[in-house]
Amino acid sequence: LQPKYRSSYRQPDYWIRHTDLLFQIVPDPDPEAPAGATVTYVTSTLTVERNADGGPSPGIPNLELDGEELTLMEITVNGQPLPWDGSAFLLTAESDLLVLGKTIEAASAGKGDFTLQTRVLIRPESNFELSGFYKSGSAYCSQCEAEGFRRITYYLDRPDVMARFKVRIEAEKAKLPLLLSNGNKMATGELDGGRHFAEWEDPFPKPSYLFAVVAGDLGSIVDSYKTMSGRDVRLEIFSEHENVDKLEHAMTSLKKSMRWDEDVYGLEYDLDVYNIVAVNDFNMGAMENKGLNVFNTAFVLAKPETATDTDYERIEGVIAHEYFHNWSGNRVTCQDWFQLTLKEGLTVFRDQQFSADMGSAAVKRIEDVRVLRARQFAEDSGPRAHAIRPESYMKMDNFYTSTVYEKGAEVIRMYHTLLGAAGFRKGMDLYFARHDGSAVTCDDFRAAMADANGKDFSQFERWYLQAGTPVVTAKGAYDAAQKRYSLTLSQHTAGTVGQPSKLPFHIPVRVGLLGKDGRELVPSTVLELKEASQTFEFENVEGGTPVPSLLRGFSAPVRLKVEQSDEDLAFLMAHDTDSFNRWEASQKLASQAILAATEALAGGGTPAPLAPTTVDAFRAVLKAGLDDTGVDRSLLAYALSLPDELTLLGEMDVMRPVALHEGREHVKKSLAAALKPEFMDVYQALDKDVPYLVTPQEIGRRRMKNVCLSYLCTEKDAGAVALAASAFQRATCMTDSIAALACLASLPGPEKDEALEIFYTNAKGDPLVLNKWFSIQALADLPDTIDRVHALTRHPDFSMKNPNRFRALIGAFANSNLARFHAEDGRGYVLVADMVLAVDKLNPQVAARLAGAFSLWRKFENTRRNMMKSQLDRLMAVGDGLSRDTFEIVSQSLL
Ligand code: BAL
Ligand code: ZN
Repeated sequence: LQPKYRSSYRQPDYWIRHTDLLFQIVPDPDPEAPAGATVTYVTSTLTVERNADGGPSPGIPNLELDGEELTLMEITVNGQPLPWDGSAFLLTAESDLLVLGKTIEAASAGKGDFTLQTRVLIRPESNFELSGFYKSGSAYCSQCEAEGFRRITYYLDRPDVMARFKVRIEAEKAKLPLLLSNGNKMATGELDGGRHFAEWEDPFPKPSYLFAVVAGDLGSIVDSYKTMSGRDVRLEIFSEHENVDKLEHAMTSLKKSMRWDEDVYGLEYDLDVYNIVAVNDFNMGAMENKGLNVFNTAFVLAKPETATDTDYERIEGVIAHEYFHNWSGNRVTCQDWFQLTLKEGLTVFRDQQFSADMGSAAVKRIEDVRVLRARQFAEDSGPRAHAIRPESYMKMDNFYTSTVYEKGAEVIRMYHTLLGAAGFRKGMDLYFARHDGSAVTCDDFRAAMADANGKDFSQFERWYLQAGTPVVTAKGAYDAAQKRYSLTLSQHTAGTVGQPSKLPFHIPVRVGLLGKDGRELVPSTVLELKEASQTFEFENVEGGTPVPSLLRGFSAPVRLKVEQSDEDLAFLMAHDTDSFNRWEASQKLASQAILAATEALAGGGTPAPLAPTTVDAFRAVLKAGLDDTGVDRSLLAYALSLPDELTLLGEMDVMRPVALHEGREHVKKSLAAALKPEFMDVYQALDKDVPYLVTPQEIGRRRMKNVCLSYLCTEKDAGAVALAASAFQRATCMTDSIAALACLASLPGPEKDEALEIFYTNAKGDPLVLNKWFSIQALADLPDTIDRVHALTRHPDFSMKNPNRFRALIGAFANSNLARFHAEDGRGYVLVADMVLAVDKLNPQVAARLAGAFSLWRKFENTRRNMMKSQLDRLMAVGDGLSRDTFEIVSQSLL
């Protein structure tokens, strides 16, 4: 297994300028094949051109094409069949195809330009990796990013090779009436034997990873959009027929995204059609193929009875994300896969901005930071810590990480913070003006931002080079006589595997100073921390020692260390004008209480009672929830929500997940007990039987109500069971139904099983609803959760072939039920390792991701550390039987 290195990048020796593909989906000729089985022949005609300028090799070098699991049937150069005697081409063990230089030299009269045609056979029905061309339900679809195109045909499967694609698809008309590919439809027609064809042409040169093809019998909804220059674009979203009533929200989201990108970035859609197809079996969330997005159904389908508010929000965000890729990703793409964050960090940032504009900016920021802290900070603290632009990989699929995506978006956000909205827009305009139609690097983006604004971003490169989360320490001092406030900011980043020491980062720290009356004493300011330590002075600060509000809006992806008393935090919770930092104060107040309780419990002691300041601060949030004059209840709900266990675990020097769970439960119970009447008042006031609306107000109402319900169920008594059971029975939308079921599922008594039964029956086999049913049980806080999860792996609706279903049960258990996954007896570890091994045989991408659940093993206390390591050793011992994806994760975890 050879890693690839960023430093080894060279341009290819050949370009492919035109790619003509013929897909023929035909009955399997094998007489033993089951009735209805098919195979697919792919004929590819490539116009190949010698890279005269930049190709690294002299003369007429070999052309080496990527190929995986292809059966070569025919091969010609300039229309002449090549001999199969080994003199003209070779198929290596990995099935790479080598067309020898000699052949090319002769065919191209020494120039290196020629036409290569291959015909291969592929088997979509047995492609369970879901990479390349495969079958999902009754439909055929493709997934090519990162390296799936080589599973369709022999190709230079790398993002810097950009070709114009023409595609013809032929299939049986009755079974596969819909035939789609990228770009615009050029022709359709009938063929003999009940077959038909469609031809598609994409006028924009693109890399192979953006190719897509779909054949199926699907329903759709159609709409249209007039672009800012007045062109009409036909919009169509496809799904299985029974799901067509769940597509409207996705369509609305698409139109909003198209308008937003015009308004905010002046970017207009460029084809006549925009098609989206939803499929049930998909490794990722969605894929931005040019003009033909393929989506995981989980990010398209929604109606109030089947989707939660969070699902609605996520769908809007992912539809936008894939749409925004049309410019940030497709029109300007990546030179090589090390640059993935060039398109992903930028596009995540753009979708975050969009969602902030569609709803509440503060709520969106809180949601994004919650995810970053839980997932990305954990990644940064383990052996797989990598910079947003990694230096090496074995399997690119393993680098679709929270670091590349979410931290990548934070890095883009820092340009925005440092330059302001107008400066950032200037940088974006220059980036697109310079690079439209090309495959470029993160350095090109950084240069565009710098050049458009005359700003020095040279030190900023370290965000692309260095892994790890910087710790920023803040210390303030007030000189009453001089009315001067001095703020000293220091930074330190711990060493990571392969990078023992780090240089200082360029960190924007947004700061405000509040007076005792809550007034802003200075305008909110962005300080640029560039040294290991710097002191910043604020003059004319009146009114005594101010309370600093630091890292406003989470202006950089760092951990902030600052001494703050409970009183100061309660003050900030109540008075900070920065909504994000009001929430941040609530989280810090809660974290301090939880970590103290955890320490007491881990040492065999009893946690101290909650400080009255903390209780009062939470009481004030609840009181605000009763205010009907336009308060943002989502913000209040998040202020009441305790930090999640994964984030808290990252704050512990030695990870003790079970003690942490108990410490967190202790704080939650203490708050619930101290504020029971207040929680009940708010719950009852917000528990209204009104029509379901997906508005920020209504989402906020449901969110706050359900947070109160969860507190009211913390004491696992009969009252809690009755309350949750009643909430479940009365629920009229999925948001309320799942919130009540989540509470009930962790409570004692038969009610939970009755409710689960009802939920299952009401699902009527809807896969997305059943996923929720599996997850709720995997997340339950019950002594026998592990047994229940075991039993569910044998449930007829469980499947290892469907990534959503597998992750709903096993992924949820391993990544989000920490107390049960890390249970003392080690059974959680054994179950998850068993599942890694089982699913690795079908879908290595899914297996590798699950194996990551063990990667922080060194940070746990001894017993767990040893048990986790022994499961990693067990996986490693499989040797060659392990997929490359899983091998990479397991071997790096052991570093
Ligand atoms: N490019 C893979 C899916 C996404 O990030 O949009
Ligand atoms: Zn993306």
